[in-house]
Parts: sequence; structure tokens; C-alpha cells
Amino acid sequence: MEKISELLGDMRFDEAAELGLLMVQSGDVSGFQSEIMKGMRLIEKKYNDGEFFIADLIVAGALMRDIYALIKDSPFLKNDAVSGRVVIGTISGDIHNIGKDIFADALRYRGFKIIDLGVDVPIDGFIKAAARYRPDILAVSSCIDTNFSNTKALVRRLRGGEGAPEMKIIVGGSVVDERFVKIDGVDFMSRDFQKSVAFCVDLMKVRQGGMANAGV
Ligand code: B12
Repeated sequence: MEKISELLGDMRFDEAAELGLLMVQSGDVSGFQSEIMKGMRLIEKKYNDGEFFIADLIVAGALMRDIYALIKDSPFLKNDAVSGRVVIGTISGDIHNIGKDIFADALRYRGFKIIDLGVDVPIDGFIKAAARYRPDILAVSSCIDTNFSNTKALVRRLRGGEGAPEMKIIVGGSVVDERFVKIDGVDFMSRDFQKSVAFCVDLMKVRQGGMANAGV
């Protein structure tokens, strides 16, 4: 039997959705998330190999979001929801939103309240939102490596006392590789949305006095 990731990689979204529903209903939420991520990587690979075009990626991003939404009906997630507030946006100079939106959905389905600032968000926009909403987590999406300087400047100001001092700062996006990129003051960096969601969920469980389980 074909896997969801393979179906996604072949752009067979209806079949992927059917299989995804079965997986979520059976309670395999973690496996479902892994398959979605593998599927995204397969699509990206095909794009990098010249088999798919930008338009394919944009369509795939939207359909992937719809398929990922199947997860919100999972009884497991309903019983294991956390509360927390996240401000998210793509840093200035960068208009990529596909990954940010999927990551924001993933947090939303775990119970987080999401304040999405959109794309090309100026440093001051993040700082004002941090001060206004006092989120538990400020999440910066970054898909262009020359823009890391903007993220660094943002983090320096936040850690210098602007915004909400107790909040965690996380950074992700297609060019983020935590093995090679370090930004002082950032609590967590990854382009793996499953690990990133686990970080956020565990953080809230610890803050709310529950047990962290590094689950889905
Ligand atoms: C689609 C795409 C575009 C689309 C964007 C459409 C859109 N609405 O987002 C368009 C055509 C507009 C575009 C434009 C450009 N792009 Co572009 N784009 C891509 C592409 C092909 C895929 C990105 C994507 O959506 N991936 C799928 C998503 C699901 O993956 P993801 O972003 O990694 O997100 C996942 C994780 O990273 C994580 N995540 C995402 N955000 C966050 C945030 C947090 C906090 C956390 C924890 C996790 C997290 O969760 C997501 C789900 O797993 C990549 C190439 C690639 N292979 O990655 C290039 C790429 C990112 N683009 C690139 C470039 C250079 C550009 C342009 C400058 C091109 C140009 N010369 O005009 C412009 C940028 C304009 C601008 N100012 O931003 C480069 C960046 C190079 C670099 N090293 O910096 C890349 C890597 C291509 C390349 N190899 O050269 N692009």
C-alpha cells in the first residue's frame, strides 16, 4: 500500500486525504504528521530536480494545509490540548508564507491562540505585537538566509528588554538548519515542524504544571 508521503509526492491529494483520515481516526497522529512532512520534502525535491514548478508548490501548499486540517478532529489532540499564545510572522524582506501557515495551523490544532502578523513583517511590527499580546512564544519564519541579519537584530532588541521578556523565541523556515545557524537569544530553531510543535507543547505543559511528553 502506498504511503501518504508518496501520494503527496505524486500530487495525488484526494487519495492522500482519504488515507490521512484513516490514519488520524486510528489515532496515529504522530505518524500522520511525519508523513505530511516527508510528503512536503518529496514535493520540494521534485521542485529542486526541475520536475515541479513554483505554481505546483503553491497549489501543493494550499492542499497540504487542507489535508493537515484532518488532524484537528483527532480525539487524541482534543484530549491533550494546551493553552498558550503565539505571535508568528515571516521576517521583513521575506514573503514566503507556505511553511509558516502550516506550522501556525499545527499549533492552532494543539490549542494555541495564534496571532499571525503575515509576511515581510518589520522588526518594529514584531516588537509592538510582543508588547501588546505578551505571547508565550514569538515565532519567526525565515526562508532567505541573507535575512538572518534581520532576525538577529530582532532577537537582540527583544532580549535587550523590548517586547515581553518572559516569552520564548523560536525560529524556523526553509533555510533554517540548527546545525549550522546559531542566533544568540533564540530558544529553539528548526525546520522540522513536528519537533517545533513538540517544543511549544512541552513548554506550555511545564508552565502549566503538567508533564511534558515530547509527543506529537
Ligand atoms: C515556494 C517558494 C517561493 C514562492 C513563495 C510562495 C509563498 N507564498 O510562500 C515565491 C515564488 C514567491 C518565492 C519567491 C522568492 N524566493 Co523562494 N522559494 C520557494 C521554495 C521553492 C519552497 C519554499 C516552501 O514553501 N517550502 C515548503 C514549506 C512547507 O517548507 P518550509 O518553508 O521549510 O516550512 C516548513 C518548516 O521550515 C517549518 N517552518 C516554517 N516556518 C516556521 C517558523 C517557525 C518558527 C518554525 C519553528 C518552523 C517553521 O514548518 C514548515 C512545515 O514543515 C524554496 C526552495 C526550497 N526548496 O525550500 C525557495 C527559496 C526559499 N526561495 C528562495 C529565493 C532566493 C526566493 C526569491 C528571492 C527569488 C527571487 N530571486 O526573486 C524570492 C523572495 C522574495 C522575497 N522577498 O521573499 C531561496 C532562498 C535561498 C537562500 N538560501 O536564502 C530558496 C531556498 C530557493 C533556492 N534554493 O534558491 N519563493
